[in-house]
Amino acid sequence: MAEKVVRKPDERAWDAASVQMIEKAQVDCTDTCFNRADAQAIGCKFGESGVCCRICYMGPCRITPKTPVGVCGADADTIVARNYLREVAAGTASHSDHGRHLVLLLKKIGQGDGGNYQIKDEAALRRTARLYGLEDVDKTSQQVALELANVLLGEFTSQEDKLRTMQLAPLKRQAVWKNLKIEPEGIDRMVVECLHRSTMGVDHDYRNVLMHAFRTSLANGWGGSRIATLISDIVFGTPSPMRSRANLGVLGAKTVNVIVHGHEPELSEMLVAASGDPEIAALAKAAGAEGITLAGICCTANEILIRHGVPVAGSFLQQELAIITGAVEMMITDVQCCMPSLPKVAKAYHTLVVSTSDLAKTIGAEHQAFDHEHAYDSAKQLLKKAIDNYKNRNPAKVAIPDVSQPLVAGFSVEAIKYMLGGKYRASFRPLNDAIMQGRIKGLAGIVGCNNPKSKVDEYINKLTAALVAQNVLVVKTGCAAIASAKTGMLTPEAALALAGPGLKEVCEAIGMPPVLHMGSCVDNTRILEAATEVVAEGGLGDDLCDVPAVGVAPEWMSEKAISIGCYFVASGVDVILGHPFRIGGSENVTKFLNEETQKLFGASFHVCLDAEAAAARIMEILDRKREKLGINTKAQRKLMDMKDRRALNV
Ligand code: BF8
Ligand code: SF4
Repeated sequence: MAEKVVRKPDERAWDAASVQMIEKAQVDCTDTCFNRADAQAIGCKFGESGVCCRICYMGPCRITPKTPVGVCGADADTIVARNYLREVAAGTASHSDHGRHLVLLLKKIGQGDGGNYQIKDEAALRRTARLYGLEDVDKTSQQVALELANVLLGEFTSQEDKLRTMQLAPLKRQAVWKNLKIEPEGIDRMVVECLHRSTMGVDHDYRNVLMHAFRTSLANGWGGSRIATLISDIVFGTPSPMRSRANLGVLGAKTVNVIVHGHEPELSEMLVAASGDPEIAALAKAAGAEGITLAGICCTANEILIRHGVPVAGSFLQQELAIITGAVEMMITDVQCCMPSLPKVAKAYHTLVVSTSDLAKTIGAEHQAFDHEHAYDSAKQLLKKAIDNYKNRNPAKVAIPDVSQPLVAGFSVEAIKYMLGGKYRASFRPLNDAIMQGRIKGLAGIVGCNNPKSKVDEYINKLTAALVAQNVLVVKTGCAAIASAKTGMLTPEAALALAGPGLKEVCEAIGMPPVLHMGSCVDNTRILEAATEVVAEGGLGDDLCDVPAVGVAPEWMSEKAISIGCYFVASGVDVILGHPFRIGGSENVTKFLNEETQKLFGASFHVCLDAEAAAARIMEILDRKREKLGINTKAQRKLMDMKDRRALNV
C-alpha cells in the first residue's frame, strides 16, 4: 500500500507568504487544507476513476473486473458519463445562480427598487440592451434595465426557445451547435434535465449523456456566466486597467483588517463603498487602529480588484492562511469556494467569520444575512462589528508576511479594444495583424483554481512564463490570475521582461502588458467574447475553432472548472487540464472527451501533467491552427527566427 507523504511547507506552496503561514500553522497547531490533503492523499480509486455509482439504493455499485456492471446493468461508460454530467450540472448551476441573483438585482433597479444599487455604466446598459435586440432610444435607463432584466430572466426559465445569448457567438459556431442539436433552452431546464437524465434508468448511452453535458455547459458560458458578467458591468462598472497589490502582505499591521471572500459582487461592492465612509474611518481610529483595510480572497477579490483596485489578500488556498496571520478582524463570506473549516481555523485566533447568504451557512460562523434592501447600512454594520473586534487581536499571535506584489488588472474586452485602437478607433485589428504576422503566436487563457494536491501556483506560473517567452499573449481569470499577481507577473514591466521578442515589440508599441487579468471565473466569458472579436475582425478564420487560442486549467479543483472546460471545448477552443477528470474508468468516455470531440467541435481536452508538457502541447496546437490558417508561411517563420535570434544575441 502506498505510504502517506507529509510535504514540507515549501513543497506545498510557491509563494513565500503562503509558505510562512503554513509554517506558522504548524507552530500554532492549526489544521489547514494542506495537512488535510496529505491525510487524504490515498484516495478511493473507484471514486477517482468515476466508476462508483450511488445514484440509486440498489447500490452503491462499483465497477471491477469481477463486477463489470452495477445491479441495474449500468456499465462503466454509463456510470462514468452520468457522474461527469452531474459535475457539469453543479458547475453550471453555481455560476448561473450567481448570474440569476444579478438579473434579479437589475430587475429591482429597473423597478425603482434597487435601494443603494444603481446603474453605474449607462453605456454598458444600452450596449447590452441592443445586443439583445431591445430598442433603447427615448427610454430611461430604468425602463431599459427592466426590459433587459425581463429578457434575461427568460434565459433561465425558457422551456422552448433557445438561449438568446448564444447569438453573441460567431454564426458558424451557432451552426455547429444547431447541427449537433445542442443549442440549450433555458438554463434552469438544462440543469434539471441533467439530473433527470442521470437518475436511475434514464440515459444510458454515454455519448448522449456527454452531449447533454456540453449543451448544459453552453447554457453556462453563453448563458448564466455571460449574463453575470454583462450585468456586473452594467451595475458596478465595466473594468478598466488599474493598479493594486496582491498577497497576504496587503493586510495592515495597524489597521482593522476585513476580508471579503466568495463570489457575488453585490456584497463586496457595498463593503467597498462602506469602507470609505468617514464614520467607519472615525470608528476605526477611535478603536486605536489607523484605519480599515478591506481586502479580497477568491473571485470576489477579483471583482473588486478589477473595478476599484481593492488589494487581493490571496487566492482560494490562502483563505485559511489569511486567518493564520492573526491579523484579520473579520472574514465575510457569501457563496462558493468558502471552506467549511474557516470557523475552526478562526477559533485559534480572534477572527470573526460571518456568513451572509442564506444559501450558505457554516457551523461555527456567525450568520448575518446581507440585507439587500438596506445594503449600505448592512455593510456598515459588518464593518462596525469588525472594528469592535480589533481590541481582541492578540499581538503575540500576529505575523503578517511582508510579501505582496504590485499588479495591473481589469482588462475587459472594452478596455483591450481601447488599448489596441484608441478611443475613436477601438478595435482588435492590431492584435489580429500581430497574430497574422507571427509576432504573436496566439492566445492562451490560463484560468481556474489552485489545488492542494500540487504545489500551489507552480504549474500556473511556470506555464505563464514559458508561453509569454514563446510570444503567446496570456489572458487570465480566477485564482490563476491571482497566482500571477503574486509573482509580480501582472505588471507590464515584469511581464515584458519575460516576453519573447515579437510579443514584446507589439506590447510595447501598444502599451499593453503581455499577461492580462480579465476578472473572476464568471468572466471567463470575457475570453470567449475576446475570441469572438478576433473572429469578427477578420483574417483569422470565421469560427472560434480557427483562432490560434487555447484554454488551460492547470490546478483546477471545482465543478465550475469542469463546466467552463466543457463550454470552451464546445465553443471550439482546446482545453489543457493539469490533471484528468474522474473518467479514467471508462476508455470510451475518455476517448470521447479527449479525441472524438475534435471532430464535433474542432477542439478537445488534453491532459498535461506538468507545465513543460503543457507548454509544448499548446505551442503544437497554436502551430497547427496557424498552419491551417495559412499564416505560418516559411517567410514569416524565417523572419521570426531571425528576430528571435537577434533578440537573444545569437
Ligand atoms: O470561481 S478559480 S478556486 S475562487 S472555482 Fe474557486 Fe476555482 Fe478560485 Fe472563483 Ni473559480
Ligand atoms: Fe447501481 Fe445502477 Fe443503482 Fe447505480 S443506478 S447504484 S449502477 S443499481
